[in-house]
Amino acid sequence: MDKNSGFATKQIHVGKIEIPGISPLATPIFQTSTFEFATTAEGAARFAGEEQGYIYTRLGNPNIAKIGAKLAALEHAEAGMAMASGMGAVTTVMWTALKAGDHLLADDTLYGCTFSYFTHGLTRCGIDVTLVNFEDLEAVKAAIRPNTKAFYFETPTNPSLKLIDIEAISKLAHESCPDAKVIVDNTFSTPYIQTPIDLGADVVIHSATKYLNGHGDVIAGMAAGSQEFITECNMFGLKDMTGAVLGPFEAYLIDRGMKTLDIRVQKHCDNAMKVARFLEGHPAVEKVLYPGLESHPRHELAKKQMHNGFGGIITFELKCSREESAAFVNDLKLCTIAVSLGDAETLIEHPATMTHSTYTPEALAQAGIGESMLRLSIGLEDAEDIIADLKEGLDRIK
Ligand code: LCS
Repeated sequence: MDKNSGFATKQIHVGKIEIPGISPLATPIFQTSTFEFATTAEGAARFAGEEQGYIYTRLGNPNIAKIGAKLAALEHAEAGMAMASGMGAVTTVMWTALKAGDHLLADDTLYGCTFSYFTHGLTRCGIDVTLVNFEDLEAVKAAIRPNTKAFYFETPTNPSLKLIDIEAISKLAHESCPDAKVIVDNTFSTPYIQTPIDLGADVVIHSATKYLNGHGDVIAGMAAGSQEFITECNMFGLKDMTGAVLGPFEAYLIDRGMKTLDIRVQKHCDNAMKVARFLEGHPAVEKVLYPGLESHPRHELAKKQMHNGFGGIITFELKCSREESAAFVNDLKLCTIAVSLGDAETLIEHPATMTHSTYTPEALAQAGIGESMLRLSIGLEDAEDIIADLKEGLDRIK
């Protein structure tokens, strides 16, 4: 595979496993917990790291290695790996990057379970955690401590679609704390839209449950970064701390999903742009947040660090009571009430009581996640049908 190949070629071909004498086009599923050694000496040499080869699926498996290599190629990283869930990726990376006595500086708007892991999990183990608004560089600067070892953020953020300047935060972090890691959760954008490592970040995390798989049938996580750090995540964070190993079958499904990442994400973006413009023009809609709209507070930053489009997620608020808003959601026919995102189906949810119900009322207020906020994950249906479904409900609101 040519290193200079384009995105589409890489998403299909990187990591191909050659099996002499059989040559299957699709990679077979290596549904095995362990691998045979020819001799005790071979087993010992593999454990000692003196010989390449598989040992046991928690330590490595061809299907899992293949998607790790693929993500690394797409994210412009040296190495990549997969875990059993997005939370498995977050915990594996953080247990590797941090130890008791260290300080984590994170944005105040995070996926609900990342928020609870940071504020209830890491803090129980002697790691100090500060959440500030990463849009405000001065606030980030003021919160840095001598023991700050990691900077963590999503962009766009779940669910409020706040945009963080990856280049500016990475520069500030590396100048202030040379040995700290800048970790970006790139779930919402995927490498088709945004490559944080090119902008100075050290590590990229994904809930591969979302766009990387894209078909709503797998829970998985992934990470990419330097060879040294990813090896540490594999041999310490994953092997010893979380054990959050992805199954070979799930890895096979992610591999299959990633082959169409660019065309799927492009359609999500195109549909979302049309739906966002429709929502913005409807009199029953109070506010729409979508990075592709000129009205988004950081639309200029979106144009600078996002490419090919602005993602498939839209948040919006209605000009009505909470009861009327709930009735609007309940009556939708095509849009399905469900959490998760990045699937072929358009999904709608209420962050304050669903994905972000782990937040305290104060933390919700700080993150700007209002009672009336609704989140849409725009699917791959015809945009006109999604709009017609939303319009029917919106037209009923007085
Ligand atoms: N990071 C982000 C940005 C997420 O949105 C999620 C899940 C995770 C990490 C965790 O990934 P998981 O373990 O679920 O694979 N976000 C969800 C959401 O917004 N609705 O349902 C799950």
